[in-house]
Amino acid sequence: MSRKVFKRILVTSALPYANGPIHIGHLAGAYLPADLYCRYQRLKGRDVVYVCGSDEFGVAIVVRALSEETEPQAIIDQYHPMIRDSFAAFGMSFDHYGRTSGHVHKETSQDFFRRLAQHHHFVLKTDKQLYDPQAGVFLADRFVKGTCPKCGYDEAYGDQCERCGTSLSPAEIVNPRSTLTDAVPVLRSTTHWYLPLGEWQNRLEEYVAAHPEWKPNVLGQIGAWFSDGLRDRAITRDVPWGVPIPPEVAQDAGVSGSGKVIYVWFDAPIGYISATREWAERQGDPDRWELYWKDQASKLIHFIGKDNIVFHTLMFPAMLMAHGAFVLPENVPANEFLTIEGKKLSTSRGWAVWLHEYLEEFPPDLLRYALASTLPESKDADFSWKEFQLRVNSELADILGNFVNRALAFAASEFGNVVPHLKNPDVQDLDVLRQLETFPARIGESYERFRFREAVAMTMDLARMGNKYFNDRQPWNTRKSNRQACANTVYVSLQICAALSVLIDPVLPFTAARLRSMLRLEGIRSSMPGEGAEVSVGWDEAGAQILCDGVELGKRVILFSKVEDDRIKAQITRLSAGDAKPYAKPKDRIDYSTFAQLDLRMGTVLTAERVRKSKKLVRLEVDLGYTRRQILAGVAEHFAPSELVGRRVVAVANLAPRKMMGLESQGMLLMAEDREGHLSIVTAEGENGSVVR
Ligand code: B3M
Ligand code: ZN
Repeated sequence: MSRKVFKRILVTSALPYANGPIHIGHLAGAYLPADLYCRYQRLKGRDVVYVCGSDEFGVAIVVRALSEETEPQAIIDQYHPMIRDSFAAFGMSFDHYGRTSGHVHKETSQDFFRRLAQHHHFVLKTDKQLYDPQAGVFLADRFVKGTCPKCGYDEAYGDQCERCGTSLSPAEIVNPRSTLTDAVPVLRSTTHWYLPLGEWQNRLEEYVAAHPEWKPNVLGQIGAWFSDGLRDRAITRDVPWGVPIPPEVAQDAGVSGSGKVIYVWFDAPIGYISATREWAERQGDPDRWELYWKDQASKLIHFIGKDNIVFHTLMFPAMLMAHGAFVLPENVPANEFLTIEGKKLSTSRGWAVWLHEYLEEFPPDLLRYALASTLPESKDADFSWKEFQLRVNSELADILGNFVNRALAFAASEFGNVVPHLKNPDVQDLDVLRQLETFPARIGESYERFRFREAVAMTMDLARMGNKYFNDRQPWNTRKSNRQACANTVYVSLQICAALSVLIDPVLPFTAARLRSMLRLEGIRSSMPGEGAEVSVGWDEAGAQILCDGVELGKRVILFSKVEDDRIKAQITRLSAGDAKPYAKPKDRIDYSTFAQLDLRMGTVLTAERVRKSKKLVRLEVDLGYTRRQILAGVAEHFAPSELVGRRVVAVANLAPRKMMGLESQGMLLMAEDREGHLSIVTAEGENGSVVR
């Protein structure tokens, strides 16, 4: 396949919702791979702009605000800086990290919407939608919960089932409830703008067909969408949080625009454009963004997780086609999901490793390396703390760190900490130097093809080669017997270290910088934004003996210290501590008179026996002071009958009698049920028959 030549590359990572901190699932999906790619491309000397930002609209933010009893603005003001700072500490090399609540984004997304409206790319439809009569709002997206029509999961959201991944619309949810009030929604009519994706299907199919190089997991999902047939997508919402639709567009359509906002999945990808505009402004060259978005020699790459594929490969390209002025994504290398210790990551259950917490414990490079080595590139992959430890100790420390340390230690002890001269190298020296030359291109090929695990493994192979060479040459013997051979070994080893200091830079940028300063290797192109594309030594030159002989080396430091067992145990404990089931949902409010209708009484269990043929039921006789009751309690799986006899209990005394297994139950005992489903008996002091209230 012929490769098109591009002059510049625009890279994006999915804009994270500013409704919570970043975890390693995010990193493995859309962030670390993009950063590896951008740093590699910058080292190649290419013109790269890498943008991202916080996604600050949408129902997800409002739901979070409601659960914290605050306003959406407070949520995004809390999480945006937190996300931005933890990304920076992790070494994410964005050229610009923006936020969609800013004025540039409002203008950019409204302009985009206006243009599509003016060119009649939308259709308007009035239909009945779910409405929460208690809260007085339409229930878009995550405002609705209920049963998934595909898999039966009963906590599916109005926009997606998180169990089977199906994307849904609120009307498809079985037994819908409002996430705002738990009310049963009613239908009300409302008018919305739709993007008729079906009209773009042919062009989208052509576009995708021109990209057989896309990852199979991405093409697979797209194929399924095509064969289902693309449908109209509503791109406005009646929710109180979002970019308002341009008022004149609403007016022209004869629709009261008040309260209608642009759907978050319409404005968020435009956020990539807004971020590029903000970047250009900051460069003092406000029109420069257009080069990256409008010139056909610009390559646009979106890094995302697999749940965002449809939006980036179909919806956004259709929007761009309709707009007309922009380049289309050249590739969308979506990753699959990361599991943790073999279990699905779940933020609500606390089964997650949070970036800001990780960074309190360990340096960023260790996680960058461990994650890069297990990225879910073609299928789901697992992160485990034991494997993290193993990667750090037996790869970073034992292979890379050890090799660098040996080479530098020998240079210090034998050659006055100066790079020795190479003279009369023998076949093995020459062979290793020749192989060294091939590494940049070989590793680079893997980066170009978005095969980051492979790229990182090949980089580590260079350190392995260095170790083997060093062992074979036995400089500890030649230092006496053949000083020049010893010098040659150290020279070659130091050149490998120098090459490594460039080639590990995408994955281990902090370590690479330390290694370069140990080698006093200056004048190397940076992998950070805006730092010296004009510098002549970069990725391609890394294998060409870039360290000058005769120069003095810097101070030697240990690159990696081993991670001990107790620190790993502490992480596993921390993870499990977070792994609690959610608390039962709060119930609707009642007034006192409703509560006062309950007749709760103290009592004592007189007798208890299991009900025959029933798994759950125990038959109790309870003394309530003024009367005796037969009560059937569903507690056989929790208590042996003998444990119950003599217990002081609280009974609901005025519950209508019920028949179960042919026996009448004349009341009910109060029990507390914890999140794991364990029961304990509710009890109190006071004589039998005392009123509990
Ligand atoms: N915020 C969804 C997500 O985090 C969304 C991505 C927007 S990318 C334009 O899954
Ligand atoms: Zn489902």
